[in-house]
Amino acid sequence: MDKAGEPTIAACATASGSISALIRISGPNACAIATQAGLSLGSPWHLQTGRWALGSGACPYRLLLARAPKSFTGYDLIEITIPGAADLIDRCLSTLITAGAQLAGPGAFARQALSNGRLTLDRAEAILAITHATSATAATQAVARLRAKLSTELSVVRDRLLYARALTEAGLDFIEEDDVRAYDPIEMRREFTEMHHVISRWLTVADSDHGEPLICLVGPANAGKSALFNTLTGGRALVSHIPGTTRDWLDGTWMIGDRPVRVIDTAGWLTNAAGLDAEGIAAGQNIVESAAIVFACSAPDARLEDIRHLPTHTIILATKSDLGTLDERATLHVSAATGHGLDKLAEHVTHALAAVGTDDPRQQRLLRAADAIIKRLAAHLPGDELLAEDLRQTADYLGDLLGITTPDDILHAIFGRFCIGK
Ligand SMILES: Nc1nc2c(ncn2[C@@H]2O[C@H](COP(=O)(O)OP(=O)(O)OP(=O)(O)O)[C@@H](O)[C@H]2O)c(=O)[nH]1
Ligand SMILES: [Mg+2]
Repeated sequence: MDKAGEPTIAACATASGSISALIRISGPNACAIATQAGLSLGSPWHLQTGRWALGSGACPYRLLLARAPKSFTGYDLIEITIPGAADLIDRCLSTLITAGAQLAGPGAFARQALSNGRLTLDRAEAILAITHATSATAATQAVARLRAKLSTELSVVRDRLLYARALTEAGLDFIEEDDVRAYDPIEMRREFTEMHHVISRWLTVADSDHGEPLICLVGPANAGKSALFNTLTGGRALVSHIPGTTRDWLDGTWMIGDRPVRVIDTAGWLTNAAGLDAEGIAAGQNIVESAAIVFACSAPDARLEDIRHLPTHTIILATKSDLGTLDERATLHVSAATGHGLDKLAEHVTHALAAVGTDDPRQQRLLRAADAIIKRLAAHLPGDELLAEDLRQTADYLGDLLGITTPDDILHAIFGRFCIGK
């Protein structure tokens, strides 16, 4: 990954006053500059020790070299640990600068990682949230955010949008022939519906601190959904051993600490449902799509069978855990009767809902803008020229969110909040 012309940067990554200091060098010429400055590199990934001749003295150091493209920044990256004396650090840095390195500004290493595809913008923002976290809860949420799959899922959507745009533009070349289209409009609308579900789910999560995130309980009749709903929300849903007790969905608020979460209880799935029962079940299915988390309940006496139609953000919950013989596919076990597992359930939801930075209107704005277009396209496809423009616009919103097409000034503002050396 040699990007000729890109600067090689250097900075001290540790706070002043530390016993030891970490100096980082990264860029296409990192190795040449370090050698020129008098360091001995040795083999990549092997800790190297030595003495660095600086003027009349020599400074002991430990050095680690990570080779491009597998380093954090995607360039050759050298990390040198030296004693933490301020004069010594200045001396080392100025030696590196004389040898051709540029002093790195705040977030410059993370920014290299972004431009080399080693870091996505949402992950960079999550790192930032961790370093700026003011409480343990904020830090935990930021870590969850870092682990989340937002960038993976949205990158896939963006690729599909770009492909759809290419197909649409291919059709424009045949503009004289009205009925020539390089894609199947029905298939394309179906794809947009799927993309809308992915985007709107992340939007629900992103909105979670502002609006109340939605959690949906689904599963076979008699799986204990309503009993669990009542326990969580203090609600008064009817509970009985007769399958099909809940005929329509109902919602309530579950307070997890001081955070309200909206829980929806849905009609249990009945085999051979007809009439109102079938309508109730269908209403539940629609809500599932917009929920941030779906809990599919499976009880020892009302086992969840087919899970293929459930969305990817579904978690299998073994309900009525006090009855024994739990579903082995379940992630969590709970009993509304005894209260078993409710703490773990609350913990799980807190983590899952922290997946997107809720303090970040930028992500919400971009997701909302992308979602508005996709939703419209799923309902109705305009002519090819407008369609191509809509697709370009939506892919841009997602690219902006992921850091692929983010304008420079916004990147500057985000990375400017990082510390020097990060
Ligand atoms: N032992 C035990 N029984 C439970 C528990 N939760 C619910 N039940 C019983 O299981 C039966 C069904 O409970 P519901 O909560 O009505 O089940 P549901 O999934 O809402 O059923 P539908 O509304 O028909 O879809 C009732 O007799 C409940 O008392 C539990 O945690 N432990
Ligand atoms: Mg019920």
